[in-house]
Amino acid sequence: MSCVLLAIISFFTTTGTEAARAAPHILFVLADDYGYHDIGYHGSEINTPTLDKLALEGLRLENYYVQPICTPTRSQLLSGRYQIHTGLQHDIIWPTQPNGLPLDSPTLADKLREAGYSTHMVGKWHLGMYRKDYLPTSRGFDTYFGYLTGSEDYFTRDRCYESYCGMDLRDNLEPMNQTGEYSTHLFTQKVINIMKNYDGSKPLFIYLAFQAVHSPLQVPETYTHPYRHIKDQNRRIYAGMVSAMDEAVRNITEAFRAKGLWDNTILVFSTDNGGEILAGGNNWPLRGWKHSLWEGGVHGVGFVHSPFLNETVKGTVSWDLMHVTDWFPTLVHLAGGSLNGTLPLDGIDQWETINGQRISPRNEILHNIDPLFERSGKPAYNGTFDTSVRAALRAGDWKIITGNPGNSSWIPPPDANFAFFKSNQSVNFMLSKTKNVWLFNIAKDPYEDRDLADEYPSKVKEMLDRLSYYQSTAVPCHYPKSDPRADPKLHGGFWGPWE
Ligand SMILES: *[C@@H]1O[C@H](CO)[C@@H](O)[C@H](O)[C@H]1NC(C)=O
Ligand SMILES: *[C@@H]1O[C@H](CO)[C@@H](O)[C@H](O)[C@H]1NC(C)=O
Ligand SMILES: *[C@@H]1O[C@H](CO)[C@@H](O)[C@H](O)[C@H]1NC(C)=O
Ligand SMILES: *[C@@H]1O[C@H](CO)[C@@H](O)[C@H](O)[C@H]1NC(C)=O
Ligand SMILES: *[C@@H]1O[C@H](CO)[C@@H](O)[C@H](O)[C@H]1NC(C)=O
Ligand SMILES: *[C@@H]1O[C@H](CO)[C@@H](O)[C@H](O)[C@H]1NC(C)=O
Ligand SMILES: CC(=O)N[C@H]1CO[C@H](CO)[C@@H](O)[C@@H]1O
Repeated sequence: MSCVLLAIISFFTTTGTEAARAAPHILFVLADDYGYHDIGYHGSEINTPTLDKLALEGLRLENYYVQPICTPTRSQLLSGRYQIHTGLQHDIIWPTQPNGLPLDSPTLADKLREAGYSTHMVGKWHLGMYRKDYLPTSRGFDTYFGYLTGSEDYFTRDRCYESYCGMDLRDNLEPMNQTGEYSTHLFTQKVINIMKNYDGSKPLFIYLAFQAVHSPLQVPETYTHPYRHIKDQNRRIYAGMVSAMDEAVRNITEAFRAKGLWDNTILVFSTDNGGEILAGGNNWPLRGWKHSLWEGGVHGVGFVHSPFLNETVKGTVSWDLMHVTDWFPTLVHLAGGSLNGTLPLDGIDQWETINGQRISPRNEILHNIDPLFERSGKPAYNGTFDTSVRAALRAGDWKIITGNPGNSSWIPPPDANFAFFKSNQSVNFMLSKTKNVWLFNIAKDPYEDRDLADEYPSKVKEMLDRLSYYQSTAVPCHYPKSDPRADPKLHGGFWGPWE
């Protein structure tokens, strides 16, 4: 009896406290191809004073995972669902592909709008555009300013793909022929304008998906000047791009403060995947990089900052296992919204974990199962998951990788004084074609230096069985052929909907 009573009282207390605080503003900043090593607090030679300060005042997520490439991470962020459940298992959405994040389930923006938020997106979409109903303004965003594909020019907005070239910039549905300004500045100004025009009637959700720091390697020269000692040209320009992004975040947080919104804002900062070594990024000391299933591809930079975080959490590091799908239920919860109408989520509400009230309930992450990736070797075991298929799974401290995991080297930042601890791996980008199962204890060996697959065959078998289970829940992979009707020439010189 008294137990029941206590439970009821504590229920009302919690609800009361949360209701007392107006729904927080949510600022989600996603960097593109931002490497694990490339933030100051991971020992980088690149200066990121703003990001460092925010992270050191907030909560650094050091056991936080994203997907190895662009569309997959964005699709999981906005749907809360693994790629095996959206049909986007393979690769990205290329500009000419009639593909998109399926319309069968609401996006994070849909749910926040439903919870009473004013929702805005600025920057890179990359979740499909062949029909108007796949565009951000049809997926829960009240306003959108940005580009729909990827890899365009930072100043001219030109994007060439296959034999097609076009511009890619839009204000809501309107194509914008606006060139000259560096996209990091342009997008920052757009976010600041949203703030300036904000009338205070609803809480704000802003999803800022920077073009930075993805290739092409471009930045105004003032930003590379502090890095003129870096001899490697790609790294030098990349460092400048990171600095511009850091300054952008400073300007945006200042605008939030000026408007008096900061004290009730939660900022989430995340990369979309590991750094691209070939384009200046770096993930040292992690193994592998963008595209790969090694930690360098998926172990992401991420932190949360908010004045209303629990005081016991501020300035600390979380080693709780978290995944990019978790933001969906976490932020909907924080917004006081509901998850009704969603298909089963793979994300877990992590608000109490972030706020220091419990340890992460997440024990597993399906990094991916890609049925279309080129097979590698022969199945290593019968009657379980086919190890020639590219896949990876984390379960507790353990991680299994099968198939072709992608580039496998440890690459220290150019010009930096780090000794290789795997000198020979550094020249062997790809592994042999016959081996196709690796097992690591990530807690003890975050660098994936010691493959335990031969030592623990029963653990391997157990994890392969688990992959088989996940595979049994997968929807067919959707990776359509290029459609010539996408040609920007047919659409006024712009990439955009063609159906
Ligand atoms: C940040 O604001 C300063 C001062 O207004 C401006 O000079 C700079 O270009 C801005 N940077 C970005 C990235 O928007
Ligand atoms: C979820 O619930 C809200 C509030 O009751 C309602 O407005 C909305 O239509 C529902 N959404 C879905 C997708 O069922
Ligand atoms: C803050 O965190 C502490 C320690 O984890 C916890 O005991 C407390 O309940 C939290 N306070 C609030 C208001 O959530
Ligand atoms: C799997 O079964 C096939 C057919 O029975 C057999 O030839 C092969 O050696 C088995 N492979 C393994 C790894 O046990
Ligand atoms: C792996 O590295 C090689 C050599 O640098 C590069 O050509 C290739 O594109 C990389 N592959 C992937 C999947 O990143
Ligand atoms: C954009 O404007 C420039 C200058 O007016 C023009 O040359 C170019 O063709 C325009 N591009 C598109 C795609 O409309
Ligand atoms: C074990 C092994 O292959 N070691 C080689 C690694 O690379 C260095 C430098 O090329 C060689 O000297 C080692 O023999």
